[in-house]
Amino acid sequence: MNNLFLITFAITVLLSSCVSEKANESQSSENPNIIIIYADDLGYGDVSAYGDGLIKTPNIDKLVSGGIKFTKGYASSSTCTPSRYALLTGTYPWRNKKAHILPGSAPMIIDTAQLTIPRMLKGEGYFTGVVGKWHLGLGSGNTDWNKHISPSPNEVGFDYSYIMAATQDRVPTVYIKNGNVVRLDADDPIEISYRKKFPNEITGREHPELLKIMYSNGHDGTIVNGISRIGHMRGGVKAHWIDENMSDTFLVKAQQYIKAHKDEPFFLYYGLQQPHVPRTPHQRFVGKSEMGPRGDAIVEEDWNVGQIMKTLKEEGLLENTLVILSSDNGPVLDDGYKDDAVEKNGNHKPWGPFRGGKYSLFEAGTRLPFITYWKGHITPRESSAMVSQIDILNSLAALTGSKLKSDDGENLMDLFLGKSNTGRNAVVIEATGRTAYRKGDWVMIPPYKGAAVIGSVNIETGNSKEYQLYNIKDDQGQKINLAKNNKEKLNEMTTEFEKVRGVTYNKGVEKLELK
Ligand code: NG6
Ligand code: CA
Repeated sequence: MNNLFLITFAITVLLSSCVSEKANESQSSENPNIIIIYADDLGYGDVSAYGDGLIKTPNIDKLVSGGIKFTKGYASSSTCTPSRYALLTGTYPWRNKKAHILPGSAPMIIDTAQLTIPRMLKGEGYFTGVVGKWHLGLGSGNTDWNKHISPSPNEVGFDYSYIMAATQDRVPTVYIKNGNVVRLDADDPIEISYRKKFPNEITGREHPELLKIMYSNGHDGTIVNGISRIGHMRGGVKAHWIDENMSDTFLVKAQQYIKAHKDEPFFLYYGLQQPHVPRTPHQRFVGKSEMGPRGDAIVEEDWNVGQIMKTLKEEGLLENTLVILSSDNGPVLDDGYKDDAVEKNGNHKPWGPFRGGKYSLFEAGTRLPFITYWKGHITPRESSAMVSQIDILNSLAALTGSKLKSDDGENLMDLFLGKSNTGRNAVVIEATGRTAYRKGDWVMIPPYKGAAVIGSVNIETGNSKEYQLYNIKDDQGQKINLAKNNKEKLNEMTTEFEKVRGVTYNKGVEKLELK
């Protein structure tokens, strides 16, 4: 009798502890749909809610007012490929030698066994998709665009992909769906070269009279749709995208994806191509900004964001979808085409109150709009806590209950959901192969050789023969170099930077020596 009682008691305790563990589990892990909206070259100050409001972005502003507006949100790099690599893998881009602006013919730089956000989420039962800009390489070298391309996003964790290979200004100018060029024509095979021009190929350099947008720097290769590109392409005419329709094409694919997967938890990485060059807003948006194609492309991009939110609402998914919006790198006006971006910019400050822009180690290169939005789950607020895009992987892992995590990322989910205001303490930022350290209110840029300004884009690189140390709380425009006045802080920063970065240097010597 006694024994039976004990056994029954033991079973009851065991069962109830299982039940309560389960209950805890479902409390601590959630599987909302997750959408990362990732703009291309959109600056901190380009979003009205962040900047001067001279370009109207009402739809992104709505995410800001209904979500968390991070004012210290960072991309990992001031150019595209490294930032995208870091976002998707949670790993610093300078750990991968190949993570630099890639040509359209480059092989995939994410290892097919590597941890990525979509791979992690697949493990938690998500359907995963990417629509839009990729720029992380495809294939494993000498890609034959007329065959199935592998690895593509589908080999690094995505169940579905509808992408452009690299950038809008680089060949191949075709869409690629699940590793296959869309509208491929066997009678007109595609050939791509970044080394040599093909015989009879019509280039911008030789036929500027055929161009609807004149190039200003580079971009004098193959002409497609009256726009000359970086690189050379032959064949595949039926597969060519129409630049002015690109925004709508990606939007429709993203909407179809959402609708098709609304009954399962889904992840969507939506890589918008605006306002990267060539800026080709659809006719509906031409003249909408008074700033020429760059401003119009941002208005178009903002509209896309609104359409995605509208789709979520119509499908009844708004309260079940976490949206994260950011940009891959800072802004640039003339990035290789004469499209009036400089002439019509007026008083607008795409870089916000910060110094630098795309390609720069200064703040505007990597400090970008960064918004989290989840209707009914986030109390709107502005947060000055520091967040980096490399933290998104670990944060989403924590949210969904995955045990996987990257070494460089942090779990900032509580911050993303407004349950905490603690961000990361320090971060390394990268710009065209150089790195700098950001900690608390301080930024330390080690000495680098090379031009202080990239003339063609008119952006300060951050290069100096001297150490630079800025207190960006008191001096957000990075005008006052405190390296000589605050040696203690400089030493603290350089010592920590050296440790994280794995860099050695001789004090007083200009060039950093990489291990
Ligand atoms: C640069 C291009 C620029 C842009 C950039 C990549 C020239 C002169 N400049 O090399 O136009 O394509 O690469 O931008 O060719 S990113 O946002 O994808 O990093
Ligand atoms: Ca970019």
